[in-house]
Amino acid sequence: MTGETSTGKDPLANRVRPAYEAVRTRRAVMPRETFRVDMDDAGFAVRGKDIALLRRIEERVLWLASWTIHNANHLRESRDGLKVGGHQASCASMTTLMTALYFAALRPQDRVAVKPHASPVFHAVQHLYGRQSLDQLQRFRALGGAQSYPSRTKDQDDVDFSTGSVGLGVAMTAFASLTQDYLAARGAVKPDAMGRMISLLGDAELDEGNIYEALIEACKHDVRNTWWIVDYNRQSLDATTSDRMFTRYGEIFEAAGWTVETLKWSKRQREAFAKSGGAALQAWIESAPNDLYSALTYQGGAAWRERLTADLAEDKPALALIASYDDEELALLMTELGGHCMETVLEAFARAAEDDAPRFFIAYTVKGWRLPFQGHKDNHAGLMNPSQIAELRQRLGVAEGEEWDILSGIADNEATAIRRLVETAPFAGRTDGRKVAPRVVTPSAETLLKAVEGEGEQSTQTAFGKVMFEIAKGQDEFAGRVVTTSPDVTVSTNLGGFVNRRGVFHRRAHEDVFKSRRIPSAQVWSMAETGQHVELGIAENNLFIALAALGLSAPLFGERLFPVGTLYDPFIARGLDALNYACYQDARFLLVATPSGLTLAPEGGAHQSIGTPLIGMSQPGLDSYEPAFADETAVLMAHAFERIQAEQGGSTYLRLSTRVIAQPQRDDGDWKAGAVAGGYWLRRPAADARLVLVYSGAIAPEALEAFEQLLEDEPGAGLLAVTSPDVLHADWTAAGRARWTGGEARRSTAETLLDALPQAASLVTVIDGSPAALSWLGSVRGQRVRALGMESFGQSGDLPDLYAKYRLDAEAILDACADLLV
Ligand SMILES: Cc1ncc(C[n+]2csc(CCOP(=O)(O)OP(=O)(O)O)c2C)c(N)n1
Ligand SMILES: [Mg+2]
Repeated sequence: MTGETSTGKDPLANRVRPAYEAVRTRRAVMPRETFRVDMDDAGFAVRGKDIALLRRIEERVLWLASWTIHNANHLRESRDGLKVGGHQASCASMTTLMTALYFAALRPQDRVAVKPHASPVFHAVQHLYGRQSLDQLQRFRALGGAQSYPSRTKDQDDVDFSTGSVGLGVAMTAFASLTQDYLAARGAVKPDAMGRMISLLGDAELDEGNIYEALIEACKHDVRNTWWIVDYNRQSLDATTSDRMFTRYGEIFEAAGWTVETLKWSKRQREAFAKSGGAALQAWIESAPNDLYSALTYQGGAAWRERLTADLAEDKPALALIASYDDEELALLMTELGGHCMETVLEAFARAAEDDAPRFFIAYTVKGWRLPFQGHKDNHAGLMNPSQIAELRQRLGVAEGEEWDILSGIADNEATAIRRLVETAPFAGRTDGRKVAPRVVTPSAETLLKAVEGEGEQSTQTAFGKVMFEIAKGQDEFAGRVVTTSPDVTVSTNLGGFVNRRGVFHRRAHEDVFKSRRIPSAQVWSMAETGQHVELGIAENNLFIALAALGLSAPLFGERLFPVGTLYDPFIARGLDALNYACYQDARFLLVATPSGLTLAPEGGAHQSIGTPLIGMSQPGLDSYEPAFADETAVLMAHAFERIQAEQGGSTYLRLSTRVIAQPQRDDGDWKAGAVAGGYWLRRPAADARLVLVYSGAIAPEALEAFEQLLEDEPGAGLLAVTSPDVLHADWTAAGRARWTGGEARRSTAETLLDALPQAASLVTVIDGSPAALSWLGSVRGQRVRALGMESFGQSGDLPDLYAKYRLDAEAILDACADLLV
């Protein structure tokens, strides 16, 4: 609340329509007492008397959220002395917005990403709808109870989008809208079933850059049906923040084509400001520095009176107006901003419901609204003490001992009316929040193998492209449900063949001008609603959020998609949090990262990934593979597609390479199961073997070359192909755990493979990435290991030079063997 808006310099004054202006106009034609938002069937209706009920619901939502946190921190037994936590202030600032949304505006098909630390408000709302048990609330933040931050996979009530890492849930709603448009274009979501994808976010959350990356992408894709509602309390975690960005935010979103709704003033304020002397009060708020405004909000009525009386000493009408309020009323007038005014919020939602334009709401609020620490700069993690919560309970009319009864102390007729309002709210009609999509027949490994057969030397990246092209040629249902996406590396990751046949998706058709002008090009780039490729800008974060949304199409929209996303392997790191976010929600997709490693040679150290095998190993929900050969790639793709729809499935990450290498002659098909399980013997060791070579991925030729030489001295040596350090390792730890926790006694794949060796045999492992990905194999049976891989930044060069310099060549492998055999 700096002077910017009051100095007349507001560059948006004419463009961002202040909510109260619109409200004034509307009010002129509306009967005075009956608040009525009368809409066609796109909107919603709220009767005047329901406003009072909604306010009561809001109070009880505030209560239950506060009490849930209080219970977890003060009443539940603590066994470890740790503060349990929870954010009463952040909850309080959102209760009006969430009550208006969930009990009036939200329809069954709408989906919401709730500000992470407002999770108790969400659970309280769900409880009122009968969709969240008291037991869950009582175990908030305890094992098996309601989660600290809304979780699709862990919470028992119907969380639409997980949140936690701020900013990601916001972007998620835009990509969920894009997914909905993609399905709608295929008739898979009917026009009247299209939902709004809504994000409720904090103002400090707006500092996250990924929001603007998503905004740009949403603009390019003409995304609609998306609401981003900012709880604009001008406080972050650490302190109060400046209001200097206020007009700028509107400007940014307007520039991106969004409609901006600013809810600055409440009805109470608008009415008071219209009185004699009122304009001065409004101007005072407009020009007050935010820290002063917050401090007075915390201090309350007497402090407000003292300061305003001093600042407006020259203004008699203003002084008279101030004097007409008692302290409590004065404090309320100064602090009940637009985002705490039920009518203002409902009207803004109703206006927005009139069309499908993307909306950015700036709802002015007070952090900790109506709680003892409201406005205090340190209130983010603040908790009410027992006497403060008792005072709140009394103030809200909840009877002592009935704290968990959300309607405690409310007269029967009002309670009945509240129940009726809840039962008849549009959102009460949601019955299938978790949709189930019918199974789709996915291609078999044999089918996909045909795409890569009969070639001489090739790379795993080429094999991937061939398989995708084969799929693109197919007429089956599966082919129609594959959707590809890439952050501006579609062509260079070999998705081009697929896109040429299947087209680029866009709501607005656009022909490939180069093609229509007959200019030769290998790539057709025509856009239409029928296209099956979603082309993204370079921002890798968006790739992962897009995969999260496309990968949840089944539970969100009841339609299975098989999303395939490609990027350069090193740039996974750019979107790592978003990848984790996608996996945390159990989104299902195939991620193809190529090229990778030092093998990228001439591109240099900035493009050569090192740690990605470890990323793959450590990311839950994502199985990572690094095939060396084309046939392995095809088999693993078939496996990955089936995993997308398997109940206990997940997502798959293939780390591929552009290195063209000779392909193995296979005697039988036994290797296929091994490739999926994580490894197989390319050459089984003899019973008395002293040494084996273990390799992963594109470095296979060096391993083979070294192996041939090794055989001269060590004829019993073995050669182990590891297609997935990740799957092997996870299976090994799981099998071990099962044995000592009384589960199934079985030998893991890694143990079974290494059982072929005498205990005294040693291992040399090699991977074009962190050697830690394979070095653990030595612990499986307690064998000595020399682990080769990358541990320093690479640089430009050709393969012989780089492999020699970074000790990944055959000579280095033999040196390691010699070291073990000496
Ligand atoms: C990516 C990420 N960084 C940091 C945090 C820790 N964090 C949680 S809430 C918060 C501040 C939020 O302020 P705001 O968005 O304004 O929400 P408010 O509580 O004020 O409503 C921070 C820094 C987080 N959850 N995610
Ligand atoms: Mg804030």
